[in-house]
Amino acid sequence: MVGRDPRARRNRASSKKEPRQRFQVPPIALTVAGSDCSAGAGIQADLKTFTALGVYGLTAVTCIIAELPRKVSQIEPVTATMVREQIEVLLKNFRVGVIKTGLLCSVDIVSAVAQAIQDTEKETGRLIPLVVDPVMIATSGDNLLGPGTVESYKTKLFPLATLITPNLDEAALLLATTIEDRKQMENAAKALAKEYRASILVKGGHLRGDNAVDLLFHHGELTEFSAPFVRGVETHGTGCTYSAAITAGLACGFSLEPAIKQAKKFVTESIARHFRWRRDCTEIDALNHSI
Ligand code: PXL
Repeated sequence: MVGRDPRARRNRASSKKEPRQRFQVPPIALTVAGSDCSAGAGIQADLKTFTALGVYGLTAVTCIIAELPRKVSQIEPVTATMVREQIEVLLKNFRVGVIKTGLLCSVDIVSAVAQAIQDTEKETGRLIPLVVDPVMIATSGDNLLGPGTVESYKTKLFPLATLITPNLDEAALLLATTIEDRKQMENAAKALAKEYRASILVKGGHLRGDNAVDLLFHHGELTEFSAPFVRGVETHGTGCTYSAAITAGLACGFSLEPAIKQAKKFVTESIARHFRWRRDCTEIDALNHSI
C-alpha cells in the first residue's frame, strides 16, 4: 500500500537529483474596501492595480455595491464581525507588507478595521504601514458613508495611518473648510498632518487647470506631484487606483515619494488609455489598468 500513498510518491520524486523549482514570493498588499460590480473602483480596481504593478493582492470586503460608473444603485454592508475576521485571518497567515483601506461604509466597520489591525500588530509585534484613502463620496456624487463615520475615521483609523490620501472635497470636509486654490491645498495638507501625525497627500485633480496637481506633506516638507489633466474622460475609480498604486509601490520597497511618483504616472496612463463603451445612448468610460 505504501506505493499508493501520494506523499510517498512525492518524497520519492524529490529524492531524485532533479533541480528544485524555486518559487519567488511576490510582495503582498491587503486592501480593505468595497466591491464595485462595474469593476472601475473599489476592491476590483485595487486588485487590477496590484497585479499590474507586480504585487500579490489580498482583500477584505467591507460592502457590496451594485453600480455603474455614473450611478450607485444599492449598497449592502458586510457585518463588522466578518470584516474583522477577514483581516485577522489574512494578517496572521500572510506576510502583508502594506495595508490599504478604501470605502469603509459605517462607524462599526471603521472600528472593526482599526481593532483588527491593532490586535494583530500587538500579537505579532509587527507594525504594517497603512494607507488610508478616506473615501466618502463617489465620483457620481452619491454619499457612501453612514452617519458618524467621518468622526470615527478621525478618532479610530487616522491615528494608525502612515499616509492619508484625501481629495479636495474630502480634505475640505475633514477640516470643515473650503479649498479653492493651491495655497488652501497646502494649508489643508499641513493641518491634517499636524492633527493626525501622518503623511498627507491632498489630491487636487478637481482643481481645474492644465495639470492635475497633488501635494504631499511628509516629514515637514511639501512635495508637488503634477501630471497633465486628461480632459473629456469620465472615469470613476481614479482615487482607488491611485492609492492602490501607492500601496503597491510601498509593498515593493519604494519610499513614499518614489511610490507616489510611480502611482501618479500609472493612474494618468490608466485614464489616458481608457476604454469606452456605448450602450442605450449612454457612454461608459472605464480606466484601463493594464500596462
Ligand atoms: O470611487 C469611490 C469608490 C470607492 N469604493 C467603491 C466604490 C466607489 C465609487 O463608486 O464603488 C467600492
